[in-house]
Amino acid sequence: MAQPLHDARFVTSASNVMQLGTCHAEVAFVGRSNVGKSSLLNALANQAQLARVSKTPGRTRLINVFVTGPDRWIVDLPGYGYASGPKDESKAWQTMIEGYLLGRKTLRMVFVLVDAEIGPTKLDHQMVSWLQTTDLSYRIVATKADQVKPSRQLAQRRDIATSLGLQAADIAWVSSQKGLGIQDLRKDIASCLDL
Ligand SMILES: Nc1nc2c(ncn2[C@@H]2O[C@H](COP(=O)(O)OP(=O)(O)O)[C@@H](O)[C@H]2O)c(=O)[nH]1
Ligand SMILES: [Mg+2]
Repeated sequence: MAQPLHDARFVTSASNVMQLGTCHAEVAFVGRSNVGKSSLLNALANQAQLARVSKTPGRTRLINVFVTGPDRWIVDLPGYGYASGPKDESKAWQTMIEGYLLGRKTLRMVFVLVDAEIGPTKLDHQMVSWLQTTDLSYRIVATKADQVKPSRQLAQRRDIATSLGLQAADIAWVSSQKGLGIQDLRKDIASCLDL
């Protein structure tokens, strides 16, 4: 059988949760802009250009929906932490993200991407703290793991986990560039989606 997620394709972009239709089950990706979200989607789907659309100006601030398998969605949420972003914009972002995260009964898991070398930023901590106030399930994914020196990988993974109140094994440790951890994460997502 073909690998799960390899059939993923872009469906639509939306600026508001109300614009989205229904699906059987979905998972969402959230994280700081530039954390490697698009690259991770491409690696999971084994398609070089899948998430290219989200780089198109205008679409970076939208909810991007990809479909995989029968009526399963992977939802790419706009990145946070544009340092120069005006206040109104971050407020609008917050409304959009919270509207989506709290408005989808079919949402099975929120994957929070954190840069493996930089570790969780203040905004990452805020996102996790907010998720803890909801009923949502979430999982931390440390990206760009190839940027961490091999000799520091174990300690860095443990430190990131600890700072978020987790064990090292609780967080996914991936490199889209090197393919590290991609197959395990793909399986994890497939299982969240009953694929
Ligand atoms: N070294 C390394 N760089 C990566 C990796 N994934 C993404 N990047 C780089 O990080 C930058 C941002 O990636 P992108 O996927 O566009 O991030 P997004 O803004 O979160 O969608 C790009 O220059 C990528 O080439 C990775 O696994 N390893
Ligand atoms: Mg992107």
